[in-house]
Amino acid sequence: MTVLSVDARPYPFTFDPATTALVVIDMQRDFMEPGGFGETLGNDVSLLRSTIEPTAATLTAFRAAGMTIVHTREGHRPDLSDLPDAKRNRGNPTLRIGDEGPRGRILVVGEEGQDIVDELRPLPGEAVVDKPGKGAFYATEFGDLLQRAGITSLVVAGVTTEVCVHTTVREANDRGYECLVLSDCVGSYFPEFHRIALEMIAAQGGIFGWVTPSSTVLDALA
Ligand code: C5J
Repeated sequence: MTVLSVDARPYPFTFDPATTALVVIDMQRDFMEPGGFGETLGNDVSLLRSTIEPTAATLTAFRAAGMTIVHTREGHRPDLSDLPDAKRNRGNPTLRIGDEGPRGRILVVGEEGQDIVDELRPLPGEAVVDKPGKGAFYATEFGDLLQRAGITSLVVAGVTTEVCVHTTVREANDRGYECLVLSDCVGSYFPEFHRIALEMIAAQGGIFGWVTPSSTVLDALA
């Protein structure tokens, strides 16, 4: 396949499918469904549901094009040795990370709640990176995995826009990756944060990357 170009903010985004990965960030029950980490922090998790359908369609298109796909999951080891006190104690949640919730221990790797929602379940062979931080590069194999696959551009979906999506895009930008964020495939518990977070990515000539709806990428890959 040749190099493709899609309409985006602040200007068209050009990518070679052979060196571009779809990164689906933290589409986990703990953030998207009742009884998980997101809800224990007082959030309305239903606000994230609109991201599922366009992300599923984007996964289908990337799979059909034979492109690299990486899923991430925020989570901690069962012994919580990778969970700083500062993170466990932050805020006033009804349940803390590591506590037993209705879908298993909150944000602990291997628990039902920490896994990806059924609609976006990874296929065998797709990489799944567990990350203890908000960014996908910190204390994970994500960077090595991208390098080994020869990836230079990232198309980004996931939750939440202003937390793990933003942190990962900033980390990726600093490492030289070109990042395109799909505006309808990312979501937040705070609509105003979502809007502003997308503005921040594309502002100043694309200070962290590009933003476009998923339809532009799906049209280009069709
Ligand atoms: C948060 C995330 N919001 N995946 N995690 O704590 O954005």
